[in-house]
Amino acid sequence: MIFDDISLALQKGRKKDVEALVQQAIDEKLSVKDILNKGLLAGMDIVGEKFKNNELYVPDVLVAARAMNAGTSLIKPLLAEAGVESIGKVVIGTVLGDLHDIGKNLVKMMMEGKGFEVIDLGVNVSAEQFVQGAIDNNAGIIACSALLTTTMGEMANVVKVATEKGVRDKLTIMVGGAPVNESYKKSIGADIYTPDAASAAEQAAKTVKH
Ligand code: B1M
Repeated sequence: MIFDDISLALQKGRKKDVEALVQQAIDEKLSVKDILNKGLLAGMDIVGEKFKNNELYVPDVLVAARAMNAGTSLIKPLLAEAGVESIGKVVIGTVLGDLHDIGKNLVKMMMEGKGFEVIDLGVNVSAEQFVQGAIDNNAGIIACSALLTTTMGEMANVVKVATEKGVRDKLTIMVGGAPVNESYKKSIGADIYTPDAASAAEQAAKTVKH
């Protein structure tokens, strides 16, 4: 099955193979959701488990991540609805001290798929940069991703800086990433927590629908 082949190639960090297989799956008109969930994300789950059990090391994970990003960028145009006008602007990034960007890239992709214009500030983004980015781009939503328990605290600073700059009530602050949950969101006074990229995009879209 091609999804297993994608998963396996990703686990081995074979970027070119992942690209070729994802392209083949696209050409065969297989569901983009399945390519993502059953191929790419399934592979990354196994990588995560092996990384946790010290069966894989940082460089292995890094090449797997590169292969994942190569695969996801191929399906990106299919997730985005062609010709859809922007329904709003989102400033997105991974918080200060955190370099994990795969989940963040997925959220970005899904939001673009819903018709948002997404300004990607990248990784290692400070609270100041998030808020200033939203002000400079006239964005209504800040979306923060964190994968480390040691970095998620920066999300509280985003809320704090937005309040200090007097723009808190103009912004929807969204948070997510593996260590984040609903009660953490509440504790820092952010607006929306979602466990995955698809629901992040759905919730974001709800904020602009009247
Ligand atoms: Co890192 N890493 N990592 N890592 N890494 C984790 C996160 C970890 C859980 C591994 C483990 O121990 N099992 C662990 C964190 C432990 C903790 O804090 N609780 C960890 C660690 C410890 C580290 C280092 C400290 C390791 C070291 O150096 N000793 C180091 C830190 C570097 C840094 O950031 N400063 C590090 C480094 C790396 C790599 C660079 C090698 C690489 C990242 C490459 C890259 O991103 N370009 C990497 C990877 C790949 C992982 C794992 C294996 C996979 C993460 C991933 O991309 N998952 C991860 C283990 C795991 O998760 N199984 C691990 C796939 C991705 C789609 O999921 O990002 O969770 P995720 O996104 C999900 C949801 O969380 C959600 O949507 C996505 C699904 O739809 N989501 C949002 C994410 N953001 C959202 C925002 C939203 C809403 C939903 O709204 C705004």
